[in-house]
Amino acid sequence: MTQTTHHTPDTARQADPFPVKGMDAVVFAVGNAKQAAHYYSSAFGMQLVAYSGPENGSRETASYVLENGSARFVFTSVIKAATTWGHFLAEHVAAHGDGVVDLAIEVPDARAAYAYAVEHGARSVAEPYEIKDEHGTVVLAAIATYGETRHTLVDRSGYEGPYLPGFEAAKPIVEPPARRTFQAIDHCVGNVELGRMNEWVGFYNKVMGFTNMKEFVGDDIATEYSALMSKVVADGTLKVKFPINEPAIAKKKSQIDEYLEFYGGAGVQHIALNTNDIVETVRAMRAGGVQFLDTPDSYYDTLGEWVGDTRVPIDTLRELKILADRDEDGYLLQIFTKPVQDRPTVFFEIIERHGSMGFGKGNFKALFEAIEREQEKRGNL
Ligand code: TYF
Ligand code: FE
Repeated sequence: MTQTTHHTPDTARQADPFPVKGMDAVVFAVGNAKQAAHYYSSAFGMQLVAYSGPENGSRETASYVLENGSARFVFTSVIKAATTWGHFLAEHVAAHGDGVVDLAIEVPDARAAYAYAVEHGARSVAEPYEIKDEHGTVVLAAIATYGETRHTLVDRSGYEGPYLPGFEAAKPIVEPPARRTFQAIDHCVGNVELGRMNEWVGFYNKVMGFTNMKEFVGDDIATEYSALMSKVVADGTLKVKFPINEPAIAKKKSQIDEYLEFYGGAGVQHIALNTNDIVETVRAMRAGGVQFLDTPDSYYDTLGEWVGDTRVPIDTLRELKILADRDEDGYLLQIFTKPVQDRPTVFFEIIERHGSMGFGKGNFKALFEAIEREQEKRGNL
């Protein structure tokens, strides 16, 4: 219980060996990107902004770029595999189901970031290269992380197009919601194999100079109720935050084991999205058919005693099954979707932060019990 590091002073930030601007995109390989783009538009309130497919010269894959504020998701499916990339994507979907292939990070200098990462032990996936069109030039490089996931390093400072060369601008698929449902990616969580959490935390420490945040789930909590261990790494500005989970040997089968079994190895477990009005966001997403984890009434019966005043009355939290947590810096409100595909793998979190930079530690018991109720329904507990 000794890991810390939070707000890096400006002087240290200038010396950051691996400066990042933020998450560039979460890239999903899916069986049917056309339908995924519709779901994330109609149910998540995102907007289609760019497209690449056979109509504009991409014979092998179709890709839909959706945005909400600074959050960008790309959904790619294979039409007819022809190159290594097409075969990789097709095999990724066959092995893992719909899932995340790339947590792309925007950096000020992709060549420098790549060089630093590889010098510090990263496995190269793509050496730096440039792609251009009439909107400018993008510099890209990629390194491998856990499972078959990668981090593409993107310098788009010389580019004005809607996403990347090869993509054309596109219009929203459905009428955008009156209110934005979320506006940024808060954190991206990886599940790794038993005993490998510290190795991957060390990877981000060395390869990206990321430091450990203070919130983590250790042995003590794991054996009591969570069946997982977790640590969080982040860049010095806290724009990119990557919690890493591993299964723990507990009384029940770990939710992380369930993920690893059905995903076919390590991979991205959940993406958390920032909202400034979680009540309206959850109402809109529920109306769009998104399913959230249930929380028992007993959670709300005692919530007021420890969480103190929040922007949202407890009755509204209870109605929508939103969780709340408080720490020395402030509070947060959060809720988790059920898995968004038939495999019990990837899900989403919606989070509204008021000072707290934690991850909802006070909710872990209620949350993990809710996840276990779902595991039980699936026959995986
Ligand atoms: O990102 C986090 O750490 C929180 C807590 O299966 C969490 O959202 C951790 C593991 C998990 C679900 C949520
Ligand atoms: Fe989370």
